[in-house]
Amino acid sequence: MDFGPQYNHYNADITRTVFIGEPTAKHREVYQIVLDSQMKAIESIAPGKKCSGIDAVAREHIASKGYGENFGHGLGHSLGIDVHEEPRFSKTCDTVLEPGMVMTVEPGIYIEGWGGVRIEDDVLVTENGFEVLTKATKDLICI
Ligand SMILES: [Mn+2]
Repeated sequence: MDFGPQYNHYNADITRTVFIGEPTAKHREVYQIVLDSQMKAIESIAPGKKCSGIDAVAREHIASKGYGENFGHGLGHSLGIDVHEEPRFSKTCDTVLEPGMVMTVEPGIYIEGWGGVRIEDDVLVTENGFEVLTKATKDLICI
């Protein structure tokens, strides 16, 4: 589920993956890989870093687990008045992060005929690093 509120014309953006029924070992494995890649990327956010470098942190983790071909989009995007703004966390974005930027971090793994997992949080670039603005749980949700 990918959604978000608006407040005073500014947007937030969140994705959570929900499992229906009992998740299999593979569901849990893929979920953990996506979550680990997201946390590694978030923890690498700081002023002075290139956007492409943050994308690479998540992408390299997913690739190291054998799912590189299953992560077919950029890691994230800036947001504000529009939900999707520049700069992007992508392979080709050379923009350097500055304090005050708000970026999404949303790695995913999608497997044809099986399903997909994406986890998205909004992250503020601060003077010394980052602050995660999204407070919703990232524990595995089963209904
Ligand atoms: Mn998004």
